[in-house]
Amino acid sequence: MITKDTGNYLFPEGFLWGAATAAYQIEGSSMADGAGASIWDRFSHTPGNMRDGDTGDVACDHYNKWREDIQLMKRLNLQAYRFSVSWSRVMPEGRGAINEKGLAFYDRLVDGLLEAGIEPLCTLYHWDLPAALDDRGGWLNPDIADWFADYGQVLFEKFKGRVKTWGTINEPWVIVDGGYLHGALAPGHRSAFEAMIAGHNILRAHGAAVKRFRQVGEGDIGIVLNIEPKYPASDRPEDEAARRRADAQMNRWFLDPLMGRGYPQELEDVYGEAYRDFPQADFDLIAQPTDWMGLNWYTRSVPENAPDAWPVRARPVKQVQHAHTETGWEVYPPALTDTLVWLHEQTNGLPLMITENGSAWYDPPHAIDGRVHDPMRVEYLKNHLKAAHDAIGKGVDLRGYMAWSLLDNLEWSLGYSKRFGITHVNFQTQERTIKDSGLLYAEVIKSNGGVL
Ligand code: LGS
Repeated sequence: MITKDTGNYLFPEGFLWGAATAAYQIEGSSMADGAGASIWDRFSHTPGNMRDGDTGDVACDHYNKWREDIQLMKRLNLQAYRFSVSWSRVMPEGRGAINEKGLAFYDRLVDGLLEAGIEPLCTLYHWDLPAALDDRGGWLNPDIADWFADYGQVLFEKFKGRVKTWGTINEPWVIVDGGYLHGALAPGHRSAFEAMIAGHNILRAHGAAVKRFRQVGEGDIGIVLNIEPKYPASDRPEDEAARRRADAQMNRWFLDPLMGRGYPQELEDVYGEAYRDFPQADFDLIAQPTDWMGLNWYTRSVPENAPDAWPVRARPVKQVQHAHTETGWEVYPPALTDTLVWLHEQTNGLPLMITENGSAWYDPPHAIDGRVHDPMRVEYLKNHLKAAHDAIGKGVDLRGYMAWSLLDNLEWSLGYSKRFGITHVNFQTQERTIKDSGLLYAEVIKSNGGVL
């Protein structure tokens, strides 16, 4: 545990402090004002998919409460807000006709943020694929690269000069692993063959959107990757091989081709006959130069060889010596420093931003003082900020930090059971209460890390 006096963790001038959300997790009203359904509307309304039968029908009602939520951001001293756009709100069929009323929601939001002096960071895709496109194969259809670039163009043109920082796709690995390999997330498929193809088309779609952005957009664009570093479980060669497979399947599957290195060799070992090679032209499209990269970071893992664990043949060894969050993830901040240093090297010094970092804990409003005391999240936040600062000290070009999340929200198939917010949401009344972690974060921002 790092225990230094305050004042040792001042961040570089201009470091951008913010918080993040995603459309389906907070907006609610997903079918309002002419919007089309997304795969998450379908998935969450299919019995058996969601914990407690939860859906995003209402979520945090941000679609109606966005003004209030901007006020909340101001109280938190946020300088930036990372949000995602619901593709099927803007294009109900996923392609073709634009739903002006849906687009107008984001128009109001962006203007509201700018008026409040908060910089909007816009993610094009955070998992809510238009259902109409899923009917055409979704991420399995190679045409999706063009559909995605066309959708991106609508936003690039609409928000030119107002949104300066763009993210294409949030966490390709989670989309593929959850949506196409293990089926825990929409659209709920379980196929290694599909996973390989969906992953490739996600990367192609990213590349096509970046290319389009260079033609019609203005500002900076990049992708957002989840990286979970893999530490050795032992010095046995079979554990080292398992570690490499796990690292390739989760981290390098997407990072390597983005950096122009093609797929890691271990991916073939993981997927066997489902592994596919693709034309060089695809890899050229994927490796479009970008301006920055987003890192979503939560935990590390320590995989050991496990021949029965399909398809990676690795299983994490629980690190009982450390705390684990409500979602069962180990709390181990030094691994964030290591990841940032590693990513800095892997990307040849590309500007990086922590686009998500946070933790789920059980934290109801206190019965007596009505406040929300979340000491574990306070600790998590402090120690991960210090870890990020350490990485800057080691030469990493880290430009900002977005806390996950602004609000407690729909944690995908885990429903409302897991709360990641620095603001508590009462889902009966929609009342928002800033948690102790949020109050601390506001001080961190005001002092640019000085209070750490
Ligand atoms: O809410 C999501 C957060 C929560 O934890 C957000 O929408 C996603 O972008 C992101 O994936 N999020 C997230 N990821 C943590 C992944 C940890 C993986 C640990 C797997 C252990 C089996």
